[in-house]
Amino acid sequence: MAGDILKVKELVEGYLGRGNDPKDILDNGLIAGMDIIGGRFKRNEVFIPEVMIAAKAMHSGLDLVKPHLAESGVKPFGKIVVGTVKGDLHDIGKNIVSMMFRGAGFDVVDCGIDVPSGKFIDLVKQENADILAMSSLLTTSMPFMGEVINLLTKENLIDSVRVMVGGAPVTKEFAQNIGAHGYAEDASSAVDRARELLRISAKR
Ligand code: B1M
Repeated sequence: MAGDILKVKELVEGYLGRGNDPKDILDNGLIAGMDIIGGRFKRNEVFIPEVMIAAKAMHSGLDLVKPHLAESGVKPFGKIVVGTVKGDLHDIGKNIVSMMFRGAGFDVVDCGIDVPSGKFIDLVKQENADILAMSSLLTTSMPFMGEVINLLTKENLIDSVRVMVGGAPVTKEFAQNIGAHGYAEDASSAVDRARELLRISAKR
């Protein structure tokens, strides 16, 4: 929570060395800390830099735990394909959302910015994604979110993937109008929404 990368590494290495359960380190150490930061961010008690620094520290621990999780057969909560829609080059918010998803234990495929609608569909299929998370910062790029949902419907994929949308100009009403399954106004709520969409709690 203090963003101390070296301390996180030292602690995680220590716990792993003493034979602690990697899932316990993840759930009760790394994710629990990130959840607290998410709550503080939502209440405006900390801001984007603190969230990014905490996420970096969290990732330094996650990198050490990951191989042990794979060995012990622990699966990620779900796979999320994330990207900023066509015509839109804004990625600061999308990157924070991606980091929070990763911090919450999701497997994230970040396909970047200015993503053509068809590419989202290809990735959803290719990655067998549980959630598609689209970001838009421009009123002119928002309609592409609807276009992607129409394409998913056409390809009969709309019932096998949950779609969530966000970004400064996006509203809950807009999300409902285009047929998205979820909307979140900030990165921390995006994690809550993703968990709701997959019906899992922070503790699984
Ligand atoms: Co641009 N820009 N910009 N810009 N830019 C805005 C968005 C704008 C509001 C500024 C303004 O006019 N006041 C305006 C849009 C107006 C509109 O659409 N009505 C605008 C414009 C017009 C433009 C250009 C057209 C300017 C020009 O060239 N004439 C151009 C467009 C380029 C393009 O995309 N094709 C442009 C370019 C740029 C830069 C490249 C210079 C730069 C982007 C750099 C980058 O992202 N790598 C930039 C920036 C930085 C901004 C502002 C200043 C800041 C955006 C930002 O990063 N905010 C922005 C004005 C503003 O918002 N004050 C502006 C911080 C970020 C953490 O917040 O992205 O909202 P945000 O993400 C939040 C939430 O929205 C949410 O969680 C995040 C964290 O809490 N969230 C999600 C985001 N995605 C989510 C997805 C989810 C859930 C939640 O689920 C899937």
